[in-house]
Amino acid sequence: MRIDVVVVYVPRYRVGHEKHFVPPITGIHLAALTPPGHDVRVVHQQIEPVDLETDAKLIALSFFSGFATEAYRLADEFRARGKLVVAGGPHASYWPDEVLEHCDAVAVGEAEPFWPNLVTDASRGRLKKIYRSAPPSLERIPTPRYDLLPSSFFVPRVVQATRGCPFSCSFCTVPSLNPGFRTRPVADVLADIDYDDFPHWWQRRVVWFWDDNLTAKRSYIERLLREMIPRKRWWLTQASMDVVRDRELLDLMEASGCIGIFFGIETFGAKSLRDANKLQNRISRYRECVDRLHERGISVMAGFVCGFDNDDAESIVAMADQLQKIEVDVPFLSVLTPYKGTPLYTQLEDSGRLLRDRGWEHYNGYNVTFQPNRLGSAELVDAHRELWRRAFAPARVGERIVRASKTLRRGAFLMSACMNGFYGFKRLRRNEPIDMRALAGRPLREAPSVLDDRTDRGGHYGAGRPRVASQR
Ligand code: B12
Ligand code: SF4
Repeated sequence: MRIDVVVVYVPRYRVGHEKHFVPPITGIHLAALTPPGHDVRVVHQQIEPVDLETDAKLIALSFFSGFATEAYRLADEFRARGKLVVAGGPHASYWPDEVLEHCDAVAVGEAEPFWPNLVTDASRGRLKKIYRSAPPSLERIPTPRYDLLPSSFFVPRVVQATRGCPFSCSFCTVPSLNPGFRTRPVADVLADIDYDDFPHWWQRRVVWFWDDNLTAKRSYIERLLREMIPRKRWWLTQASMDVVRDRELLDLMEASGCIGIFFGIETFGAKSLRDANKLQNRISRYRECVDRLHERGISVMAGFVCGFDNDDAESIVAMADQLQKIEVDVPFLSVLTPYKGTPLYTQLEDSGRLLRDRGWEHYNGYNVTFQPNRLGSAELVDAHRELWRRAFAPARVGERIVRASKTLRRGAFLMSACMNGFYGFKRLRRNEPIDMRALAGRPLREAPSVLDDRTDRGGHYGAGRPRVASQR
C-alpha cells in the first residue's frame, strides 16, 4: 500500500521562510516505523506542495494546533477523492472528536505501539476510529528515514533521545502529552548520530536533538555524551536552566561538542514566572546561567513569552533590552497560547477568558487567543510585534553576531550567526509574524493585504476555514 505522511504547515511569517532550517522529526520517524511491504512518502508542506491527486491509499496527517484548520481542509479534500485519512500529533491527541469530523481515524498519543497495526488495518480496509496506547518504552526505535527528507533543510540530522520532562510549566503540554521521562538505549541514539549520508560537511557534523529536556537525567546524559566525544559532532538541544549548576556536566557537554542550548527563560517578571510555574528559573541568575555556557563557548538560544497576567505593553517591549543585557545569543519570541492539556488552558477556560471566535490558525504561537489581563488582545499582538522588531533590529543582531565571534566556539558561532542572520533578514525585509486578525475569517490565500504574493509561491499553502465556536 502507498502511504503519504503529510506534515502539515501554514506559514507563520508574511512571506514564509527564506531558508528552511531544521526539519520536523515526526514524518521521517513514522516512515521508519512503517512495516516493510508498504511504499511510504513523507511530504513536508513547509517545503513542497501537497499532491491531492496522489496515488496513495492512506494519508497520515501530523499537525500542531496552529495548523489544524489547514489539516482539516486537506483531510476533507483527500476524503472527497476516496482516500483513507488518519491524523495524529499534539492537536489530534487532545481533540479526537473534532478530528473525527474530518478523518477516518485518529491517533491519540504516541504511535509506536499501534502504527504498524494501523497500517495493516488500513491496507485491509478495516481502519478503527481511534488508536491509542499508554506511553510506550522507547526501546528498538529505528533511525529516522533521513533519506526521505527534501534536500532544502539546512540541518537535516534531527534526533530524539528522550521523551518527557520532570517540570510542569503552566503553558506546556509535555507533562500530559509525553508523561514521565523516558530514554532510548544509548546505542540506538548513537546509530542515528552515526548516520552520515548527507551531502554537506555541516550536515554530517551537526546533531539537533528535538528532545523536551535532554539533560534531565544525569546518569543517562553522561553516558550518551561520553560516547559522543570520539564522534566529534556539534550538537544542540533544549534543556532546563538548572543544568548550569552541574559543572561536571557542563564540562562533558563542552567535550562532547555542545554548541547550543535552548532555555525556556520565558519572562523577566517574578510574578509571571510564578504564573508559569517555572520554578527552575531564577531571574537574578539569568546572566550567570548564560555566562556559564559562554565560558565553554556554547551559545544560548532562549524562548520568551508575552502575555502573562502581569505583562503590559511596556514590560513586553522592554524584554528586547533585557535579553540583550543578559547576552542571549538567539531569542525566540512567542505569544502565550493556551493549548488544551495545560493548566493554563483550564484556568482561562474556567474564567471565561478564551476568545471563542479565534480559529486554530491563531494558535500558531504568534497570535492571541485569550483575553489578556492588563492589556487588550490587539495590544498584546502589537506589543509582541514591537518586541520582535526591536529584538531583531540590525544593530542588535549585529551586536549579537560580533559578541558571538569573540565568545563562542566555531560551531556555536556559525550556528548563532546563521540564526541571527535568518531572523535579522526577516526583520530587514519586514517579513514579520502574520497578524491573523487581518484575515478576519478569510482563507489565507484570499488575503493579499496580509500575505504578499510570494507566500503562495508554491501554490501549496491551502486555505483555512474558520473554526466554529461550538467545536470547543
Ligand atoms: C521539537 C519541537 C519543536 C521544533 C520542531 C517543530 C516541528 N515542526 O516538528 C521547533 C523548535 C521548531 C518547534 C516549534 C514550535 N512548537 Co514545538 N515542540 C517540539 C517538541 C519539543 C518535540 C516534538 C517532536 O518532534 N517530538 C518527537 C516526535 C517523534 O513525536 P511527535 O511529533 O509527538 O509524534 C508522535 C505522536 O504525536 C504521534 N504522531 C504525531 N503525528 C502523527 C500522525 C499520525 C497519522 C499518527 C498515527 C501519529 C502521529 O506519533 C509520533 C510517535 O509517537 C514538542 C513537545 C512534545 N513533547 O511533543 C513541542 C510542541 C509540539 N511544540 C509546540 C508548539 C506550540 C510550537 C510552536 C507553535 C511554538 C512557538 N510559540 O512558536 C512552534 C511551531 C513551529 C512550527 N513550524 O511548527 C507544542 C504544540 C502544542 C499544540 N497543541 O499544538 C508542543 C507540544 C510543546 C508545548 N508547548 O506544549 N517545536
Ligand atoms: S521545562 Fe520546558 S518541556 Fe519541561 S514542562 Fe517546562 S516548558 Fe515544558
